Amino acid sequence: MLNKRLHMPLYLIAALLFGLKTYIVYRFVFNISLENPMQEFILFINAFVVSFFLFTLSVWFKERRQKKYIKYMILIGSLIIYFNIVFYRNFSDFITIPLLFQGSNAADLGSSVLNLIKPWDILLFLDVIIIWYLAIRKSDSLLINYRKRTKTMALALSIAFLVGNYILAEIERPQLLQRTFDREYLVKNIGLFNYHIYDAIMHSKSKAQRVLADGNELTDIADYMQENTTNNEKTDLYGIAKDKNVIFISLESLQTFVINNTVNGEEVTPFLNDLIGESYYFENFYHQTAQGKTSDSEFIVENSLYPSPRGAVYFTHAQNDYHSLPEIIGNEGYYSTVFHPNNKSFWNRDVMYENTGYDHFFDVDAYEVTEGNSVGWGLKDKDFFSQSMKYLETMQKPFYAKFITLTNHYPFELAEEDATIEKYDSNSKTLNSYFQTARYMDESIEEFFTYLKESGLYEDSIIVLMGDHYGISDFHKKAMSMYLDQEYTDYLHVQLQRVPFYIHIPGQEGEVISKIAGQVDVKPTLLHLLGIDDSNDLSFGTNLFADERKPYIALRDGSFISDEYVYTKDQCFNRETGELIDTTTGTADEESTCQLYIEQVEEELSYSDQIIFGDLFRFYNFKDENVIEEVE
Ligand code: GP9
Ligand code: MN
Repeated sequence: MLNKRLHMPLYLIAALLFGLKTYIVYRFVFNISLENPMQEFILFINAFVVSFFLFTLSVWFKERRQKKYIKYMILIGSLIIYFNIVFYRNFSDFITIPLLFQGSNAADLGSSVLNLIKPWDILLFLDVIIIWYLAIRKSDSLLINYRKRTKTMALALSIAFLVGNYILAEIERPQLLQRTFDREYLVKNIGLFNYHIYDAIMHSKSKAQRVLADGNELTDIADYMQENTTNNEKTDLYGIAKDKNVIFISLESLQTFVINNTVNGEEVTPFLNDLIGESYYFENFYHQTAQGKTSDSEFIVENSLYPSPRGAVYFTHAQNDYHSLPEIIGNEGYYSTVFHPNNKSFWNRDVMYENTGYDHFFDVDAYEVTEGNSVGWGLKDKDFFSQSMKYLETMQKPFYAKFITLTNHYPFELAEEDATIEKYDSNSKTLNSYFQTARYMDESIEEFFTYLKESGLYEDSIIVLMGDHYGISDFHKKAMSMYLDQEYTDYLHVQLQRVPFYIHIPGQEGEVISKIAGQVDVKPTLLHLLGIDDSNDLSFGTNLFADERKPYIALRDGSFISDEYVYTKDQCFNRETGELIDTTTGTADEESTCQLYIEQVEEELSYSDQIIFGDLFRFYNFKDENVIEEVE
């Protein structure tokens, strides 16, 4: 009797051992980056919180079943961790459900799987061994039979811990589940098991929408796109860049307001300002991204579709059939690559790139990253470009190479020796530093141009530069309005969504183009310049050099910009003056204001969602005269 009281119940022993093991694995086996003590703390508690919940469920079972539940729960849990470890050793990534169905990944793993299993891995099952031993040998004294009230309390407590963990995670990373970031973020904040549950929910949700679609929806949508957004007109520039290399530079967080502007009397981006004179420069080019940030900008550019209203398409619909730029130009003999010194799984890029036809991704592992050459999010842009050259110089031609910069990213950190202009002085630390990192990026691009010229690649290439999304949110209204010396209105907010867009064709004189343009237009524009006649393509954008273009640029929240108007939050502004014309309550003359396009923009956005959520392009034959394939 006495003996019995002194023992800790089996489920608590299991919860502690398994929690401890999970924590050790998170901390020392997975290479999870921890940026502050709060993240350390969340990682620590989530291991125990989840473990406590899993094993506390056992108190609801009768003794025999309780023993069985605990034994198998610790075994299955340990196997899940172990499979992730084996996978992680090869791919530095966590298993996702779609990955389990990905033949190529499994095959890659298959050959090397024996190398990935180490003898000391047996230690990872120490908790299982202890629990099985106790369950078999000593179980009677360790099993419990609580009263209903105690059972309920135990369950309530374990759920409260889970909720507490989630709240802390949400404080640390707001909109954690909506902004499905890197898998590492999810594991770090809610733990491996909750991550798998989340992944399963996301997976079945998108599967269901996909299953319900039968392709008939696409008839109307394809008609709409062919009629309203696609234009196959060939201009003088058609094929001007035929068979040239395409170097696409994604300018992290760079907004148009810094171009040709100064801070403390100094130019912010002198190189980019000069480049305008030698490029087609679009001064009214808008980003159209949403929660998927950089990955959304990549998605829009490559597919000429809109991003998802929730989360990142790169995460939620990475398995869809697309008709992406890398794939199309790949069929024309282009070798396509991405250069970006971050984990390949960030934004699920590894999966999406593979699916959309990229031939190679130079991720963080392709670079030498040291403390000295990194800042903020990782490798400094200057080192990024210089280290990339060796790969670029030996690359099969013609190539399409996308460079995604990183230094000009929130919180806009920079080493003192890299800062060549003074900070701005306002109440926003963010805006104050932004100018310095923007200048640093400008210098890094200048250096990159020099390398390209030195290597001889420059002459045979066209260089496209684009800001991916805003860097300064409206949280910094006050400072922005001080800097711009302008009141921060909803109109100004939309106008600040302009990002620089350059098409630099060596040997061609440039032109500043004022017509409205957006990221959806990039794909058809590039295909036009490369002389690739993809008249069966379905896109929401139009070649920027065509005379007849769709009359508006839609933002993801339903705001839009037309030649004359800016529409946002039920208000219609004059695009040039910013003057409020009406609040769209239906009283205005329909023909002359924003009214004309409000519904069409909504329809267009929802068509895009239908394509993505229903994976509708699998029903479309892009080669064969737009035939909707027979649906079985
Ligand atoms: C991360 C980089 C920045 O790899 O592209 O991502 P963001 O936060 O801008 O989407
Ligand atoms: Mn970005």
